[in-house]
Amino acid sequence: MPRTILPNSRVSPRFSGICTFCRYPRLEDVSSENRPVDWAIYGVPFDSGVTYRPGARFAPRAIRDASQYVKAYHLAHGVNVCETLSLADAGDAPVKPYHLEENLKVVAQWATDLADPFTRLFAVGGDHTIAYANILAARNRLRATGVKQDKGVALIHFDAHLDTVDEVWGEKWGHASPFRRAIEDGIVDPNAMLSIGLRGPLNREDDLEFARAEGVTIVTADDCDGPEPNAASRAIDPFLDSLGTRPVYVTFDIDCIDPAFAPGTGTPCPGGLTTRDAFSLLRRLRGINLIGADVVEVLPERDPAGVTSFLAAHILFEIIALDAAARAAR
Ligand SMILES: [Mn+2]
Repeated sequence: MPRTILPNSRVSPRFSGICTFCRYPRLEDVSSENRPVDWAIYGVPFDSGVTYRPGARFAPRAIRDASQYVKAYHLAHGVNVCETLSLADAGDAPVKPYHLEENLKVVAQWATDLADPFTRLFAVGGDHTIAYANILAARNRLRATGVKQDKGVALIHFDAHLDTVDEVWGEKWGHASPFRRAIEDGIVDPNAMLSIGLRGPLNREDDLEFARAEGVTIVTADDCDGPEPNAASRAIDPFLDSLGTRPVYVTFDIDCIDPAFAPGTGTPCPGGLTTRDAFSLLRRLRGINLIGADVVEVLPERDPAGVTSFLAAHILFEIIALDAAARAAR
């Protein structure tokens, strides 16, 4: 008996019906035998934190639409995600488009109270500011389920940028700053933070200073070049070993991918990861104790062929498949 009841695509075509993420049921439609759901996927249609092109507020809808063709069986992991996990679309978080910090409070509170405390949270942005709210909510829920959290959560961060700038235009809560705030506020442990995909040009060299000084492990896009073992895998494997069973959150800024594969994003940067690089790196994370995730920074307006939204839908699937693979192995 599958844990996630999908419409039968041989009866109800993938291009019909009301869009939910990957055709998963709406949270309110999940029957009692498939509760508590393992993952609640929700949109955060918010982009007031951007420093360049706006429009990521439209991404949850675009990604829902693009996700209709995401199928259930993960070939590389050998796991049927929908038979292993109960998944649901929890709708969109309430947002405060005129207020950055207030928005985070509202989203974090809503997400903290969502579904069952054992349900994992997957946020679909929106700009990268919203990661702070989902990490905070994931951490609140860990606490509510009795998981001791002396330090912040471990974080695996895919991004062309470090997002640890102190402030931009006098604002401390913009999308260049979420991990600066998360580290300062103790919700992310910088010694257990891995950032993958960084590349230049930067505004200035000291943009890296904070992350370096706090002990963040940085794997640049250049490190991902060439066949494995390359510099990236040599850095990532010991990092993953050091995590053990600690709770890990994965945040995926679509701009870590090269704009040739993911043009629909607000602060694009050439020379990024290929789709295959990203899938290979994500699959390498198999075995982590995943407690929450997000995919952010898709800009549908700059995505005429829909490839970026389509990729984001599959990144979501790849991340959730990590949890399915881990549970199927138990
Ligand atoms: Mn980012």
